[in-house]
Amino acid sequence: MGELTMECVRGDIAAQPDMDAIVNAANAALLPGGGVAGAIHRAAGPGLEQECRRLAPIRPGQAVITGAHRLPNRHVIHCLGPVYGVDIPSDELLAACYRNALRLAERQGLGSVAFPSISTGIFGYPMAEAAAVACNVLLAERAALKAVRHLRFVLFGEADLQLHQQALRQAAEQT
Ligand code: AR6
Repeated sequence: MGELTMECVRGDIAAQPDMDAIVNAANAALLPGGGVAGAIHRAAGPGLEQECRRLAPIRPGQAVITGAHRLPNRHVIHCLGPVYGVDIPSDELLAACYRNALRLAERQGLGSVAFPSISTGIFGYPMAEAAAVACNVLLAERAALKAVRHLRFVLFGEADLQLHQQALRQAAEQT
């Protein structure tokens, strides 16, 4: 898409060594937990938890940035997604996560960012709806990007991958 590459891959968000930043689907306390947060903290080591303590708590929709410690990336951007139907309006809060993460990356001059599907695990957001929100907001931000040149969605399963590919195509057709 112009000078911005957007792609969807299957894999583990904690194993994306070619990306400047990876995004964490965090909890408010920025502590290790299950899912994405667990995988990121395990791979980054205890230094990440220590750095996170100074930044917590965060609110739904907010994003904060840390170093990546033992991960092969430069930074981790931590977002607190909405608990679906509880933190409302969930779609706006989810969009704010992606927008705020992207703006942080841009401000830091990062060229590439990998995102998991925020809120679609323990927080219960339906995958297809979340994929549409994510793709629409990332494409809407596109014009404001100078440093960021490469965005990647990293999905665990084949069905999740296909939903994101479809949402990305639809969002691209509408813009
Ligand atoms: N790489 C890529 N995707 C993953 C990975 C991984 N390593 N692990 C899970 N997914 P979740 P949330 C997918 O629950 O819904 C944590 O305990 C997963 O299949 O990690 O925002 C935190 O501490 C799902 O589609 O994030 C919070 O308390 C998506 O990533 C809470 O869960 C997000 O799943 C956050 O819940």
